[in-house]
Amino acid sequence: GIDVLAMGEPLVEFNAGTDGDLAGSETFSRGYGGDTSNFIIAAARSGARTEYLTRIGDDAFGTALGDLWRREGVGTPHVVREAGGRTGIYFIARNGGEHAFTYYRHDSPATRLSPADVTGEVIARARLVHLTGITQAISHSACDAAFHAMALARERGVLVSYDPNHRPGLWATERARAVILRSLALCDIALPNLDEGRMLTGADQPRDVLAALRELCPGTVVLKNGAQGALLADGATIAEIPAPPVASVDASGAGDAFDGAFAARLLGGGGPAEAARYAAAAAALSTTGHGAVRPIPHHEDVLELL
Ligand code: KDG
Repeated sequence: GIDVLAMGEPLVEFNAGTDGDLAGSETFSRGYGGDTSNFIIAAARSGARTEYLTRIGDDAFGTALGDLWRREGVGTPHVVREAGGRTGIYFIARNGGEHAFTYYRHDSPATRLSPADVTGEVIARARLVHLTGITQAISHSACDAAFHAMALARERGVLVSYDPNHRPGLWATERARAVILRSLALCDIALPNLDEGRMLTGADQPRDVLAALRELCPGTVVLKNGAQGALLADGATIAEIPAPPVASVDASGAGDAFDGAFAARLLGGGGPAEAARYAAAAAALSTTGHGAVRPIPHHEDVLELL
């Protein structure tokens, strides 16, 4: 068996070499993205045994992603390569500290993920399955696949972690709210950020948002708040999790790095508070370089920062 399985859409990333609008950017550095792929790489770099489930094309970008997972030690027995499929890509434009994503992912192979791709045997190999709102947003069949994976995991006593990763550009807000609320009720570990928590609860202050989220999610809730760290609610305990100060240049994928490091540390025997402190350090380090994947730290780097 393995520790962690993630399912979703990987993307090849093009990060603008200069600040400003994409229209003016002439050079890009090639990297990798896709929230669940970022997650699984973070978990692997933190020492977890990992597998990924997705659909990609048999194009050059599908090959590049396959090579990436192989280098990272992420198992790919559930990666389907579709003949003629065009793997999704995205661009990151930077404006000071802010980043904006532009997607070219319409009709990508991952949009054809469906419940038929997810079997009980695949789920039962793992101790934890990770799902996100982006996977639920890309198509109705992928959304069904995510709920199917959650149901299979619950039946088999496999933990479910869930990050809303709300991307307003990918789906209508009303549907997003309904799907995310249902997922929060079904998961064991919820990993929203403060913006998402505000959107879902209507509360404003982090403590109030956390309290409202606990009503929606019976499991452990980790409310991520960027450079301010995180709030953790686990059973009766509430803990403030500090984020170590670092020189950040690009926060793309930081939330995913947090989630993957958290899952790996939790399954490695750390309690939720220790796992959250570890994850906050991993996420901080992941912002010190450009792109979603390259700056994700390895276990030793996280321990050194801590
Ligand atoms: O969390 C970072 C991801 O958002 C990025 O890698 C691209 O998966 C992506 C998406 O759909 O936004």
